[in-house]
Amino acid sequence: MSVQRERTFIAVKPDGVARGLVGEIIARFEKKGFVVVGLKQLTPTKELAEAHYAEHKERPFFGGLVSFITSGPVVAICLEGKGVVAAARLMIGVTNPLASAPGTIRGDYAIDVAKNIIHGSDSVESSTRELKLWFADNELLAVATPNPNLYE
Ligand code: IDP
Repeated sequence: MSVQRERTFIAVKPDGVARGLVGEIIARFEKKGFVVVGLKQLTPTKELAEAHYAEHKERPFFGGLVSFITSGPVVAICLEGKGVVAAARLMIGVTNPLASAPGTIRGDYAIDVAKNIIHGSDSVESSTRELKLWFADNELLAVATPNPNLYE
């Protein structure tokens, strides 16, 4: 089965930005061969945060999650590449950083599930929905700058 050209939504959360991990995180994805096709820093509004995490609305941690993600600047990133949605999730690790393998971003840099420094879309459908929420069309490159790892 061939892996398609894909785009995914990544966010360095306020704890990751405050800890100065933005450069390290972007470097990992770039070294892997993925290309940044959208990048901006913003403090999300409550409306954006609630829409982004809508699937968790009924969960007990929802209020805390929304206050946390709106508490400071977030770096929003759109990455492009072959199989980038699943590959970025592998590079990020699992939700609980203590269960994330060393070598993953959460496994190397985080301890607390509520402060796990980074978000990555969990499916192609989620990435489409999330990219529409976080970026205007004209904020994303229509065509990625060629990278030898991007396509054969
Ligand atoms: P994911 O970010 O690994 O995809 P999700 O299950 O979609 O994980 O949860 C979204 C975010 O909500 C997590 O990244 C984490 O910050 C937070 N979260 C998930 N479960 C808990 C919890 O049990 N307590 C506090 N925060 C949680």
